[in-house]
Amino acid sequence: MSASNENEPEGPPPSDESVDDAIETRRSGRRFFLKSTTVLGAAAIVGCGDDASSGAGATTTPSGPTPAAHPSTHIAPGELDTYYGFWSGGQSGEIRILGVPSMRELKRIAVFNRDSATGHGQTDWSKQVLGGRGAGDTHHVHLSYTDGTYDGRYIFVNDKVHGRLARVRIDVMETDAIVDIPHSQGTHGIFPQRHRTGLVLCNSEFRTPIPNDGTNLTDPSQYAAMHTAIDGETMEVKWQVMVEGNMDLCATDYQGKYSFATCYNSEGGVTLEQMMSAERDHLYVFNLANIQRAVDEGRTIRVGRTDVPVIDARGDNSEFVLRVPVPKSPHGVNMDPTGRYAVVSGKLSPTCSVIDVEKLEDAFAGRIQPRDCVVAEPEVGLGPLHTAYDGRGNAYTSIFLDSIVTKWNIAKAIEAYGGADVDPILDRIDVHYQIGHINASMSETREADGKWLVGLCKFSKDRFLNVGPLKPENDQLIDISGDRMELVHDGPTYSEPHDAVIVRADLIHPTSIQNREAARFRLYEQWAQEDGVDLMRESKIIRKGPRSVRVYMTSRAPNFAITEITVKTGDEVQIIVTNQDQVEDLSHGLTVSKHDVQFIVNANDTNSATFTAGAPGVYWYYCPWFCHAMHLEMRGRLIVEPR
Ligand code: CUK
Ligand code: CUA
Repeated sequence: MSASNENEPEGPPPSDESVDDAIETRRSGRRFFLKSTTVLGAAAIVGCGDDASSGAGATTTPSGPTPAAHPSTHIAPGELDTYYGFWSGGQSGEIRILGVPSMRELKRIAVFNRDSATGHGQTDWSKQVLGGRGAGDTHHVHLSYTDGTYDGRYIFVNDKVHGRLARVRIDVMETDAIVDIPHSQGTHGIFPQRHRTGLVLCNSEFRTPIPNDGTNLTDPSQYAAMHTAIDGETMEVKWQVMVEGNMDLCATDYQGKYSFATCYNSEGGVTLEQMMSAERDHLYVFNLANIQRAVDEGRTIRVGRTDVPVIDARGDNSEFVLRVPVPKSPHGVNMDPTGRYAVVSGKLSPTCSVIDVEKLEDAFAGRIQPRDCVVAEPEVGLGPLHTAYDGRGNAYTSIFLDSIVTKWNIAKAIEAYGGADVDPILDRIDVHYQIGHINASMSETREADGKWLVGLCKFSKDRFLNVGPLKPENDQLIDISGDRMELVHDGPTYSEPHDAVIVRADLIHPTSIQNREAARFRLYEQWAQEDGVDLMRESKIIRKGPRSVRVYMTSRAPNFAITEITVKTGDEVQIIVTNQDQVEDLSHGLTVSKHDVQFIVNANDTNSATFTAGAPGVYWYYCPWFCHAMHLEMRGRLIVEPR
């Protein structure tokens, strides 16, 4: 927290206006649904925009400076942000790093996508881990933990398209491992354990036949979904728990005892109407110790062709899964920084449900009903999705249909649920528009510090210059350091950041040149050993067979060690490039003209790609990264002879 003290906002002068008055001001001129019990159907979701004139930030902040002049977000040229923001890249399949509070995009990390700049998806190693697949849909980015806060080691992220979990090494900010999750479609919510780098829990959003091998094609009542545990260190699938309902978002506690999944389709429906029909759905609570004991004792089944132990926990509550009834089609589940309360957002109910984690043991033992674990259910607005925290006992819930953020107090919500005449709602602010995820600085840790909140709005409409039918999303930055929320920045982003976490800068320590510790270096070393080549120093063209050639080539600005490579048409050519430069920020790379080959080789790095030599002719290969005054001259000829 000390890291960001110098950035303490000066803040607006205290307003005479009471919070209640301010809320009234914000209500005027726009639809206000809070006390409505109407539950909007799906049709309303499509047409729920507010008119722009009532939505501008300035009209909702009766006092305080204009957003542009707000002192706390300004990072002068040459100064550094105080937080890293790790953003999912949605359908781009990537992760993005932003600086907070400036909201400047600093980097993109290719994960499930093919990236022309780095060659991810096209280099030998990345092709191996991606298995030829280039579509990805990342929703949830979470960092590894030790003792309830970020330990700076790994980033985990889901892929909904193929049902995968990826890990990025923070030391070099590159994808390190990708795991296919068996028996899972639409892998959506993921969350690592928070007491140490232990399990990463992953939810299947879609129910499918299990095994999905064509034996059941027509009977949805037999569909099921998997809650999957992956070891965050080895990236091995440890076990799966099979449940009857689908699972949406995921969370873990701070002790390592439980994981959580929201289930919005307790109906087991396959159409929208069926999925929305029940008034209550569930929060699934998984008892990790009981699951591990059953796995150790072999009380598991095997499904399909995998060796992964599976626990069949479909049907009733058991030692493995507790189903806490919550209204209605719940979406987000977020653990508060004290570790005591899990807040579940209703989506089709105007409420959040607060679950007291300390009551779960009694509920698992059957001493109380699962529903008795709910200790508050404040009305927060229409379409609550996700909740963040400030470390001062307050929660901030994103409200999709109302396009607002609602700030509420957890203790007051519990008192009100117990019958006390208190209003837990402290503040509301308009956001623009249709907010999805929300997160606050360090909100998912014990060190939530209540400085910044980002709201990831699905629609930007009129907030930016029109760029055609696909408009940017709007990631809005809100100052939550005072009693009142202040909107301070509109951040356009490319599709479609579902979630982001904001991490104190002093917890993240990447290297400046490649440290060669990632898994892929074992591959290059193995090849070099086979061929008796010193990877860091030697350059060599080796004919491996009648139709295959391997090239080891070093680079040092502004030269490749080899400027002529002669092969025959149809040869399979592998080029392994090692960058000898040890200079910070000095990347080279390799592009082979007309051969769909382009990849980066950072300082002290090695990278490689394999391609088939084309028609006879001369093809220039070159360094694609501007590395030196003579960068354009950093090239050589691939000479393809007739066979
Ligand atoms: S989900 Cu997108 S707004 Cu994939 Cu976390 Cu809630
Ligand atoms: Cu090396 Cu450009």
